Amino acid sequence: MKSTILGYPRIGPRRELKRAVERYWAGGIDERELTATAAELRRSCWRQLRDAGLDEIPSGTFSFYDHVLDTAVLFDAVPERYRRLGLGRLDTTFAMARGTNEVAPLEMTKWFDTNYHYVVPEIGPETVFRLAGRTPLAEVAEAREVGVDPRPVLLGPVTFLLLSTASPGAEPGFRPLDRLDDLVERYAELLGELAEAGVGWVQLDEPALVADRTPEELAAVERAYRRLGGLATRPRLLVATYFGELGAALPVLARAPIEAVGLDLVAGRDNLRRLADEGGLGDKVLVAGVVDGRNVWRTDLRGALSVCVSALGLCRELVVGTSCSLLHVPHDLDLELSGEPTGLDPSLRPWLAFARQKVDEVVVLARALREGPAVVSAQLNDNDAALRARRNTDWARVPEVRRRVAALRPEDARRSTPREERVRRQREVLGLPLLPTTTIGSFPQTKEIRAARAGVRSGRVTPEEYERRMRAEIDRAVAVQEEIGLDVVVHGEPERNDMVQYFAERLVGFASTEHGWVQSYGTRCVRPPIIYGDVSRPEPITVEWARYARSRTSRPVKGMLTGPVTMVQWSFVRDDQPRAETAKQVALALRDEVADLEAAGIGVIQVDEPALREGLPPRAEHRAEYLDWAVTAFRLATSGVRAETQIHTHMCYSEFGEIIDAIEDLDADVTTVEAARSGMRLVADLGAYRGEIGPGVYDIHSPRVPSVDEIEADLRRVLEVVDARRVWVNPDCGLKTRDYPEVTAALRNMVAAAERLRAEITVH
Ligand code: THG
Ligand code: ZN
Repeated sequence: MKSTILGYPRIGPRRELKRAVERYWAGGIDERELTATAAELRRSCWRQLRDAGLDEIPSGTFSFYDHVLDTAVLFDAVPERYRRLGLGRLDTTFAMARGTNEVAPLEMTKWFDTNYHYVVPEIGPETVFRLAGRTPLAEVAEAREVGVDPRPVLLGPVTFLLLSTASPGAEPGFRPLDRLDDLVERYAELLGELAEAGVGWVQLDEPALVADRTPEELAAVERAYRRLGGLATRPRLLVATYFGELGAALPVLARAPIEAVGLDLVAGRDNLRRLADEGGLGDKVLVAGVVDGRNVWRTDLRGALSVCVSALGLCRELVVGTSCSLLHVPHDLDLELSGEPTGLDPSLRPWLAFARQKVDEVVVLARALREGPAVVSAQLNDNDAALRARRNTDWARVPEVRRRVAALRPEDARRSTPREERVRRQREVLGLPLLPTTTIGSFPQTKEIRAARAGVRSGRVTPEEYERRMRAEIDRAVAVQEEIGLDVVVHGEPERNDMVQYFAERLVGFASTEHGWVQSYGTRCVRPPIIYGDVSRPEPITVEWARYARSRTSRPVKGMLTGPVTMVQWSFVRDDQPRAETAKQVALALRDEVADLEAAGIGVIQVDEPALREGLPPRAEHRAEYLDWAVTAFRLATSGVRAETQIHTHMCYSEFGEIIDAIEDLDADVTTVEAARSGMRLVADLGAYRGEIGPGVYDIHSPRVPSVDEIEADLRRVLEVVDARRVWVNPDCGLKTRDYPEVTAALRNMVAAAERLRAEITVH
């Protein structure tokens, strides 16, 4: 009985990779220096895992940007427009991820129900799969230099193709999965080379198997693994699944000619029961994912042990593992020094485990299984004590909050005036033109803003001085918007580091970390807060900033809040009560903030829910329950206002159609959504939508400034399906990652496009 993990964070404990890659992009270091930094990070990771006593150590979990993108590049699935740039391998990869002046980037979307984004490969009938590099082999050699004989991890061929999109030229009806057989031959070739290099095990990740799959897709899984399993020379194969329960794919994997299956026993609690019903894994190894790779709580070691023990009879051998890659949790709890004022509350430390600590947990569990619990009794007892203390603590419980939630009535989640009536009254008080223009909320986070924030944290900048500088930033953002002619103005959010973290730092029940970074996309990271207790709002959070912005312009100012679903989804949530309960508590705190903004004269209030779609469970059978609590939480937060107060919401993703009913159900007056990066594909779904809608007309993820013509063309497509009186004009998302010259140019073009169209539209 051994220990393993499915993957490890790759950004470096102090975000070394982020810094190196960004320096490379800025021309500060060359490719040699960048690859040297990356190699050193990989080596130190392997040494750490080795020294922790981890039995089976993965390789290939590193990436400069994204592992799905790397898989595409590895198999040469590089669309011609990037190939034509004539760049080297690394720069081609970055061009696909970020675009260049000549070409737009590939789409990016959420990795299952996580806050990690992957780059969506484009696959067509024309794609020629070819083993275009030997990165997996090179990393094996590298790991061996530090005394680790690793298990290379590859994204499995079925998941890779299911996550890909059809290339623009493909005929209708073509699906990337149609190319499975060709791709599998290249995997076969790679497995052959790995075997020749003496690699004993390879891990193929197939998380797509935890979603609902058609019989045809299951047949594809069967075919792929029959082919790979049937190879004469190959390493042993572990097919790792995670993020939920394997449905009909479970028997398919159980009978496939592979040597091991990884099951998520945290998000997929039912997996073991199903496995028992199916008669077990026979002579296969089970990698039992009992240590949660998605959350930061210390594992209940005795509970996990008993899960493992109950699984022993269902397989030939059991390996203790994490539920998924540790990519989704921060590196190391030990970096949270108790002395840092802004860091983690020390009383929470004994309850927590980050990636490094989770490695220790799988090691202890494997030892307990192998040699008996007595050999690790010290660790088990320490674990018992920590869990007991967490259960019995009273400072995480707030009776008033519980009483308030218990007293909620259905009408608390309902606006008192129907939408049509609200539209009329809002039109009257706001006086907006047709096709009103606005932005999503954040303006560029300039060097000066970052310096001021760092300064106030370290004490070099006084709070008064900080406030003065933030006001100056608001002045700047408001002036730019007035000058460009945007109709609904925002304050620009200079005072916010991150839309979730900012509120978390000001709400009771949330804890923040100093170094708890998790990769979000490419070099961009977030520090998810930790919800450890009942949530409440000790005092107004955003009201003074909004009031200040309002004093600087005669145009309507939009107040900006992060919605309850997103606060929950982008935090590490408590595991001792349902998410729905936590979301209600957050919603009530935000409801008070909404009321205070309204009282301060802010007539437009945006409550962002970019994570609404992402939280959708992979299996259809769990979706209604999720959407029910998610929609209720949003409505609780927003339905306390007068009819004249216009509620906006914003979400960033492209599969709008999938949850259009839930979005309608939010009953927001205006919804702005991401659209440009997916080629305005959502336009097809808009016809059915009843509220006012602002499909983002320019892609803020790329530095490219869209032309007036481009924006106009996108808007025309929207106007073909939506009545002009319901259309808003806005970018895709917040502008915080861009700089002022880009933003100014792009917004100017956006307003010009809106003006052109206004001039020709007559509304009856
Ligand atoms: N906040 C959180 N999660 C998110 C987003 C967010 N998930 C989805 C989407 N937005 C991801 N986008 C980003 C965009 C920018 C950054 C992170 C995620 C970003 N991060 C800074 C960095 O990595 O340099 C650090 C920010 C900080 O100092 O706190 O720019 O907006 N939670
Ligand atoms: Zn967005």
